[in-house]
Amino acid sequence: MKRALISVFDKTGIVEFANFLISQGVEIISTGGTYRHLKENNIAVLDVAEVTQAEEMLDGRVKTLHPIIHGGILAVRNNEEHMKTLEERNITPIDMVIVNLYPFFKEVQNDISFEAKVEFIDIGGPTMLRSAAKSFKDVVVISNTSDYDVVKEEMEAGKVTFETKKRLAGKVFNLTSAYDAAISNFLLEGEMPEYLSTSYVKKMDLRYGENPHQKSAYYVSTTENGAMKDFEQLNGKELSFNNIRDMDVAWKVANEFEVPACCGLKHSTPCGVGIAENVYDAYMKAYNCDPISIFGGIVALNKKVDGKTAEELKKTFLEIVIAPDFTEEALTILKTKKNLRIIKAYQKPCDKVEYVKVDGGILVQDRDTAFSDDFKVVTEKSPTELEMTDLVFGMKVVKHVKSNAIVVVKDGMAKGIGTGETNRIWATKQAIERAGDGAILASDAFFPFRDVVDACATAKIGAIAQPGGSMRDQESIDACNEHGISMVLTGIRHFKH
Ligand code: 93A
Repeated sequence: MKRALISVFDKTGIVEFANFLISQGVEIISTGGTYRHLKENNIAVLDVAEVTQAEEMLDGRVKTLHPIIHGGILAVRNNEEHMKTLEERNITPIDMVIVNLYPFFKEVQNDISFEAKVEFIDIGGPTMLRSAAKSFKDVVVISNTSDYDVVKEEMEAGKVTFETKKRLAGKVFNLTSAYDAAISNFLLEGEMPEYLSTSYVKKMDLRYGENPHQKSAYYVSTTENGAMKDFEQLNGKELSFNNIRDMDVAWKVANEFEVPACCGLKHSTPCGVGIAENVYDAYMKAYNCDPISIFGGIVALNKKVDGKTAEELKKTFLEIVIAPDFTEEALTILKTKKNLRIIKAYQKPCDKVEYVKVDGGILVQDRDTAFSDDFKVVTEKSPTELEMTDLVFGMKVVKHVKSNAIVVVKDGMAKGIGTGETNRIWATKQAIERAGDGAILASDAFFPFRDVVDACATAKIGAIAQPGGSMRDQESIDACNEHGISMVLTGIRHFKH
């Protein structure tokens, strides 16, 4: 190990590591800012410009893009021809490359101009990293400040092992591909591009996945903001795979509404939803929909949680309470439950697309954010004003329930939720049976037969909302007219699988 090139944006730990390299007899060359930083810390360092005999130019856009640098990195050490070429051209091999990149991931999310963001696209850095990573047998490449220690330890023990060099090279391509993905997403915003390049960074390893025998980790986007990226855990056990997934859905349901709203949720399906004038009443409605299912569930509220609501929440065994804020009193009450995960969410759901993994592929779609309360009345009878409010509420809830989904509602409370059934009448029967009584019924998709309407008549349901679009819509409309039920068509289907 004779020569190392250091060019780092993040200068954490670099002085210590450079000192170590010097102690090992390694010569250091560096770019402008890094050079000055090392010099100021009394480290002997050569300027890259001196080595290449080419001044840095174009506002630093060209610093290290030079054959003397890339030749020194890419030459294969046991290839005589390569080494002869280096000698002829007077190029010294570079045995270690330490580079971390312009912070594009961070800056692309900041409130700066488009042009300023473009300037944070690092070109020279990834180029050196990729060169060094291709030459990993001969060159040690460090792309992350957290890897100084392992290299130091191995150097002290004699040499950096092949396995470590290979791993560090793998980390480079992992990083540069994510870095390029972030840039591509920034420039191709809103498109379904030719290649799906994703850029997520590990937030944490999870104890396990959906089940204890499944390995799992949690990644968050490097470029987008989002509710499940940006939250704070104020209390309780570590979050699990199922927790994060459930919390995401519950939070989406609660955020459908401007008025105080609450969603109780189990197995990524709402088991109770309520809206009211205050969070306490909203929670009571969500709880009372199904006091059994909510046990061990997740509760999301869209407004600040107060002490009175916290007292009530405390009475039930819950995995998570997620809300935008909590009063001091509420926190004190909830924190008496040591394991309860209390989550303060900073953002409303804002993802534009969602992914579904299939074996050997991935499906990408826009998130189902479509909603219109411009319902079309198709029956002789029109819904009352109260029924209309419940129909809108019902449609907003049913959107988040797994298909086939039916929700029976009364007074801003989901009273019965029928979910995940393979035919609509079963989902209807479930919802009706669970509701006991209800005012309206909302369906995620159209009715293939009149059977749902007939079931509504038996259950004394006064109004129905459904997307419409079935060949037999008229059959259901006629059934409504026979029973004196009103029906509206929403025009928007909300399958969720
Ligand atoms: O502007 S660049 O795309 N062109 C280059 O030739 C180049 N060489 C190194 N960016 C370049 N770098 C980057 O500069 C490194 O990736 C590192 O992030 C940064 C270090 O600059 P300085 O040493 O001047 O602080």
